[in-house]
Amino acid sequence: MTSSTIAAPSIGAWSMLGTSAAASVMARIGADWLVLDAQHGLYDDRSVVESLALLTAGGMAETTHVRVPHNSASWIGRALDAGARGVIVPMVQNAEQARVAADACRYAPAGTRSWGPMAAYWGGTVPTAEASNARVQCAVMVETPQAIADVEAIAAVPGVDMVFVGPFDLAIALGTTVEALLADTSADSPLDRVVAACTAAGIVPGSFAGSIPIATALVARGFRSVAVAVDTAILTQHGGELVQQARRAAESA
Ligand code: 3PY
Ligand code: MG
Repeated sequence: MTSSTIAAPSIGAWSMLGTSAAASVMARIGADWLVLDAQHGLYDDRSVVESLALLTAGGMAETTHVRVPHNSASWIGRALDAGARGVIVPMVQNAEQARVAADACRYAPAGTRSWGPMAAYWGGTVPTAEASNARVQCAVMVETPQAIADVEAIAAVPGVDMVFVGPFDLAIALGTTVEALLADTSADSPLDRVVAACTAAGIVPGSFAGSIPIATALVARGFRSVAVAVDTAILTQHGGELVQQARRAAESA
């Protein structure tokens, strides 16, 4: 009997809380990768560096990525210098912007990154420029109709390793809801177009999910890397559940 196997999707953790303690806790929940969110989360330059110093010393920076606040070569360079495996660049609108992000991740001649591997000071190894270029991961976020319209060219940019959907921004920009976006199976469905573009370019389609229903729907649509466990949501949901359970237990005691 022959069997075909599809690789299991890669499941991500996402930290908003902006401290090295939060990053350290989230790095230990068993996810395949962790994102420190400096766009909407509380991470700033200092807490990104402090978190990566701690994660590097603990051997966990290899799977840690930083969502930078915007498509900035200096932000990208500093996150990588501190030891991040890669970056997630929000609101990339077209192939030219994707090229700028990919170039910022790599040293010459492949790109424009400047040398300053700070991670060596907190226990990281210093790879050669060539080795660093080969291992860095550059994910670009598509989260507007303009980006979807150019997604084939974005996915084909050399050095773009993942196209990562922001379903919440994309739904807002399309004047719809995340649920409707996920339910859209029409011929010009934005989500299917992203998956097809990534498949054609030989790269991984990823997406933020933030919940099990959204993650399940995305994986069913072909997304291979989804961010599910967000520290702020975990605290709010599970903290709230624990309080309710304690109240019910106390009432029936
Ligand atoms: C989005 O869904 O727009 C995101 O950027 C998730 O953080
Ligand atoms: Mg977004």
